[in-house]
Amino acid sequence: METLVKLIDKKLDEYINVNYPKTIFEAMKYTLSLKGKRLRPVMCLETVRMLEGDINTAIPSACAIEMLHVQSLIHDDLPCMDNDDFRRGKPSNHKVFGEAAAVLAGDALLTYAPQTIIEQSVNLSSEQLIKIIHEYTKAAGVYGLIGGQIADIESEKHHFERDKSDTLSYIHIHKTAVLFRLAVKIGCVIANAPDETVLELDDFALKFGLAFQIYDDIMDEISTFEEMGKTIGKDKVADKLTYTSLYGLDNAKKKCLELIRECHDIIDKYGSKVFEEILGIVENKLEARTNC
Ligand code: GRG
Repeated sequence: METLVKLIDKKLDEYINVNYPKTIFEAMKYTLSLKGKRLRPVMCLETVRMLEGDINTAIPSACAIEMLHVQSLIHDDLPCMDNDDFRRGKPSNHKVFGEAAAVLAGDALLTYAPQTIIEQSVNLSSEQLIKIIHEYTKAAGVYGLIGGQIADIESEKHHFERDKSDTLSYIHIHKTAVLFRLAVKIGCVIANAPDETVLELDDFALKFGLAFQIYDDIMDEISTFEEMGKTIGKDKVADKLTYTSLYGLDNAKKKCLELIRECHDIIDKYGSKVFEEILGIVENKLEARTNC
């Protein structure tokens, strides 16, 4: 995993050169270059490798997924959204560059990501490129991140169009699982995976995404700033609809580990050390924190 993370860091730095007007490029690069886990781009590259595709072909798409993820973090931290002063252990984008530049940096990443896929990809057919861009726009747009985020924001205001449990599933699928699914789906497109593999790996990515958001909800209650790199305990203060607020901490832990077990059941036959390591990150941190 470390090798893939280093490759992604290097390529992300290469793809965005500071140009005129400097502020916007610096704001884009700021949050992007802070230490994140790079789970989504790693999952994209590992899907391609596991399916015997060429990972070099997937690097621009993997980096684009991280750009989209970072865009969502920058906008999520804004005062009009989750209002968080810290991200990845450092001041949030708007704290450093101001709100207007942070909004624009997010917009710039959102649009530069597909531009990067189109300009930097080699050895992909037009059909593959169209499929990748289609998946990207679905994940970013109203049927993905934007839909998930507005449902999340409305839940804080106790505005529910559906019952709480359906709303929570909708939020987790659209706000979080969506980018893990995008990573694996694009990997499948690049590796020309057969339909049954695409379905199986999509199910894996969905389950992992749900487990990851439950893990994030749990950590917001019991973790530390040092571990998560952001303000802890905000969900409770904002009276947010989370897995722990709806079902309690013990049930959340149980559900998270159950989903991770189901992920193992799907992925173990592929013999991927990287996916094992990713599942282990959630499992081990959860066990370590909840057993002390
Ligand atoms: C796409 C236009 C457009 C808007 C985005 C703001 C927004 C709409 C969505 C918010 C999505 C969001 C922030 C979901 C939280 C998902 C989550 C658990 C993030 C933390 O991921 P990690 O732990 O972070 O992988 P690092 O920093 O390690 O990459």
